[in-house]
Amino acid sequence: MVEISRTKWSTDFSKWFRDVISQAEVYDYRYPVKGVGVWPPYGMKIRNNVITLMKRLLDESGHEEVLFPMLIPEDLLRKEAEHIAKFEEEVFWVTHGGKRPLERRLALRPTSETAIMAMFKLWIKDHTDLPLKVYQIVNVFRYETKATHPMIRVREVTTFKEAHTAHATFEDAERQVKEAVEIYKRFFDELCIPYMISLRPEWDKFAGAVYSIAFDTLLPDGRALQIGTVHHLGQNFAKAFEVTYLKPDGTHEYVYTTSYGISERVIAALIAIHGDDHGLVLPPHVAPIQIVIVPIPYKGVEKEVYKTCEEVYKELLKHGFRVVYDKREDITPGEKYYYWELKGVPIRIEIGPRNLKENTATISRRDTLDRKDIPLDRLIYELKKLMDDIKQSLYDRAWKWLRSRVGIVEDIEQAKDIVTKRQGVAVVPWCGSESCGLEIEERTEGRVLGVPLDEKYDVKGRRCIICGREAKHMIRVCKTY
Ligand code: A5A
Ligand code: ZN
Repeated sequence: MVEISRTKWSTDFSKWFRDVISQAEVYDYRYPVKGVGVWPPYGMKIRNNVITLMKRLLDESGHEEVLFPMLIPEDLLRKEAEHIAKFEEEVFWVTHGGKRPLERRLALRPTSETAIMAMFKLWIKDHTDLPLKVYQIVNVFRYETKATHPMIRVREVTTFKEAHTAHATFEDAERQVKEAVEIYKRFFDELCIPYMISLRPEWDKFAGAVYSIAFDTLLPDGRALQIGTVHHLGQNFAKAFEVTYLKPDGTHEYVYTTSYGISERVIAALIAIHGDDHGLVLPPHVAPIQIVIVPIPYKGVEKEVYKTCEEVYKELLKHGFRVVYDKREDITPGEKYYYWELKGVPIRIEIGPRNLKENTATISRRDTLDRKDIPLDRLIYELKKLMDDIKQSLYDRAWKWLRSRVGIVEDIEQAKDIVTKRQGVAVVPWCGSESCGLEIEERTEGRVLGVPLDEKYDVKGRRCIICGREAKHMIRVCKTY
């Protein structure tokens, strides 16, 4: 039996997160390389369910899966000047083959725009080849210089979903950006992860992008976590890689590209946002185990209890539930509850002597820990309904929490107070100038997330929180990971 230290979710989030991912066997960060980690079986199953969801959304919207090499030759990586300028400090280099120095250094991909463009150049000839929409789910390497954090800021990102698209016009690429934003909204909605969508400021956009749109969520410690980004890359990469297409009028033009990505940060957010003092709380549709059956075998009726549990177990399997029948005899039912609560199993079924008499099962839900008795002949119906209820209430609770932590502030000291005390996100009026934007970051000791794209704030009559000129936008600022 694992010894569980019940760290408080609400008061010591950072420790809670580390404790819970190791004790629930989601992610093991003891591997002897800084910033990398291991997915043990249980975590791998959560990861696979999240990936399956992502793949479905991409496949349904006409993206095709590909697989590109992890090695990128130095000259390719250097082709787009801004791109390499920002990634230079973060690249892992392969310099030797055995003992022999390589003629061309090879980068471990920090992202794949350059590798993809080298091949798009060969694949795209004609306007009928466009739009081209591909994605891959791979590992990428970034020598992160900020403090690393399990799953949240890693040096080997193991679950990097990157989509890359090429288009005939700027507008069509922009339409793709909007489609990507819609896909991510559905993805996060499915995972019950609340988000803010912001246009990243010029000084914080992706290296080589015309503009970047980011999804941020807020973790329990009041810091924002970027969980997905969508970039309009204009013709920047197309020009650097000479990717052109033949237009119907016989002339050639550079393509317009986009890229958008997410990573295991999403799984970190899933765990962080829904968890509680007892451990993980998983939404039923991504939980590796949706239901656990725990027998309560009293002396004299053990056989009957086991028999009923076995029948219920078979029935649930038949209906497609992911279910475990915990028959272990060396630990008590109470210890089992504790164990499966830590693992975040959404529903527990107990069957004991009283249930046998009444022809019921006792059901408890992980999210609220509420229990009730259900007649056995209604069990399947009730379980299906309960799974939907759990999902909905996780969704509602998470959004309510996020909304309660975002608010308009028009005084810089007050904004600083909110940011530094990690109370949440301050939404402040801004004139639109970069210098005022940077000063907002400096004076609040936070990071600007950008201009809200999902929320309409009225700026009329408001003045820039720094210079006092007329405000053009509201802008979000807070502490970030
Ligand atoms: N090619 C584009 C899509 C790209 O690389 N964009 S990105 O740099 O913004 O990364 C995409 C997403 O990956 C980010 O929004 C973030 O959620 C995640 N990510 C980036 N670096 C990470 C790291 N070191 N550890 C974990 N996740 C990371
Ligand atoms: Zn200003």
